[in-house]
Amino acid sequence: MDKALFDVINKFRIEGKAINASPYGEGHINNTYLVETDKKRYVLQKINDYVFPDVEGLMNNICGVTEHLKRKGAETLSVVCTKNGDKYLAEDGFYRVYEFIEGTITYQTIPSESIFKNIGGAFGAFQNQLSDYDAKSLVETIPDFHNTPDRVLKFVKALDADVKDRAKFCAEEIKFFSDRKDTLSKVADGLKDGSIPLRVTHNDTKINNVLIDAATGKARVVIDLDTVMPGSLLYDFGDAIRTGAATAREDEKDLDKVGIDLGLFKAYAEGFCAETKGSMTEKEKELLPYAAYLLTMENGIRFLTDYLAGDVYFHTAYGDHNLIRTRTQIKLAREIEKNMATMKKIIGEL
Ligand code: ADP
Ligand code: GN1
Ligand code: MG
Repeated sequence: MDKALFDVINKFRIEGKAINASPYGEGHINNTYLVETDKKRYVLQKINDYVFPDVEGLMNNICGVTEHLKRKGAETLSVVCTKNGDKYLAEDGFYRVYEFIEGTITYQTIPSESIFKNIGGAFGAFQNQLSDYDAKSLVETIPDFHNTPDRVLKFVKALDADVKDRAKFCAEEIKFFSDRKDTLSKVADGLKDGSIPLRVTHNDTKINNVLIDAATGKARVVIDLDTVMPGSLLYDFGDAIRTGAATAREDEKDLDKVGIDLGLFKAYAEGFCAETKGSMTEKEKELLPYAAYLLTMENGIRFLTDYLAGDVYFHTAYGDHNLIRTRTQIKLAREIEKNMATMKKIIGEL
């Protein structure tokens, strides 16, 4: 076991003697390790403080939200404190520990409509459980996280700077987003003029941020709570569709494989709306298909921005990984454009 990780984990209140720590999961932001002791297992994360500069605010959010969820009887993450009683360790970076939630798995692509429907139910329930949470007590861990017009501005800035001289490799992708940049403000505008309600939302509802019970296929725990802050229900719906109703992984290179599975779209919408129908407004319901398009475009723009900036934000596994991800999002956005009428019909019939 890596000596530095061993020293870090031993500063937390863990049970037993740490015997192993290895990289775990497929998150793009934090460095996640599975730690085994002779008694139990834990998740150790090196927090990405480039993405989350206010670690204290971040950990206060997570502890507040998880305590609230526990009071509601929901299964959620449990933070393990340091031996000094702190929520995180600040030593050569920032570290936190969670109890490992046993008997669960995460998916990168969805194996069945019923599992995706369960995930929709879990994110819908999550939304309900936080509907009475004091939004003012939450720190905005990433300002303008889903402000899509602002994401466009950041993209234009990165393109102008072109620090890695990469714009020449992605002229088509740049054109795709430039042509559509004016279609991306519906939710931001609605939040601004009050026609879309601001709610406490998860904001990062990709499918591997839900732990699924390995035995039953039920969605047990919504995780990755770093971005829980005021937002729109539409962001949460859209990002789950982007990752879960796609027919291929987010970085699939064979674009012929990338499409939108309308059966999965319907299943998720059923699960999500069954939970949220009491609070969802007509306008939100009407914009659900658009939200799938919006979040696909937004992520495409973010991947391309990061490619242009030299891969400073998302973890990448190879040189043009962010460009590959961009292309996948573009193909998916095109497929959503083609299927928009059917998606609207599916929502209309719910
Ligand atoms: P990132 O912010 O980098 O996406 P996550 O918090 O989502 O990091 O964690 C990465 C992965 O680690 C998750 O997708 C999940 O597979 C796994 N994971 C995280 N926390 C736990 C936990 N408490 N129990 C079991 N698995 C976990
Ligand atoms: C990141 O942390 P992770 O891997 O669950 C990102 C999301 C993106 C996603 C794209 C804090 O999610 O916003 O949609 O990658 N999280 C953050 O895969 O930026
Ligand atoms: Mg994650």
